[in-house]
Amino acid sequence: MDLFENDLFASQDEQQVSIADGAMLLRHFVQQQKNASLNEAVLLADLNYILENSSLRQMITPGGFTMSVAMTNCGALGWVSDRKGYRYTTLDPSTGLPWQPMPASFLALASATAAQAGYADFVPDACLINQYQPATRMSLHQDKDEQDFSQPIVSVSLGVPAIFLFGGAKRTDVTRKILLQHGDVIVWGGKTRLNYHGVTPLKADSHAAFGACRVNLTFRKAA
Ligand SMILES: O=C(O)CCC(=O)C(=O)O
Ligand SMILES: [Mn+2]
Repeated sequence: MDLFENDLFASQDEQQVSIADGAMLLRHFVQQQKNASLNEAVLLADLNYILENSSLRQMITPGGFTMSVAMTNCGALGWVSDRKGYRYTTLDPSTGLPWQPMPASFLALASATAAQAGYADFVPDACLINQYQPATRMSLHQDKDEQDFSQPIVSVSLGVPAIFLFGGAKRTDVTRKILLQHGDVIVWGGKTRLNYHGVTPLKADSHAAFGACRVNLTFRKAA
């Protein structure tokens, strides 16, 4: 895998990898969950229900660009972007109705992974669902629309693998390339809570349950 030859993590087989002080990669975490209320099949069924009952849409940035990633949300709050800016809303702007409730399996996954990474009692109120088609990317950014930066971010990767870029506190800081595969979870917080991060253009690939797509679940405590 020469693409990842400069990546500290690519050649390692560890399930749990410390990326930085405060940031951790939990490989294949989803597949390892075998509880009745939290396992891969339940999680994917819950995700399907949300996607069937809300619409993925490409949001507009405040600068007027159309984001390439298609998004929706579940939970009490949903992240949205439009010409007015980035913010959290209680209602889905496309329907005027509340976002779908956060499924118990999602909450359990977010809390368990945060705890494993050292963040006890994480209870997210927002889950952003990002759908990447081939060639879709997310440019470097900070997650800073939340009120309490002592709460971490839990980011779950499903479907086609992607390369995640994890940088530092400044946009110009060096970024690490981290291969994220189906079932992997990255948790970051503490000193890294406002680190820049992004996703490189999704390569053509196929996954049994997700086809050519990658789906990312980003859990945050927004309020
Ligand atoms: O898709 C990912 O892995 C990252 C998503 C992300 O950073 C975001 O939605 O803010
Ligand atoms: Mn982000």
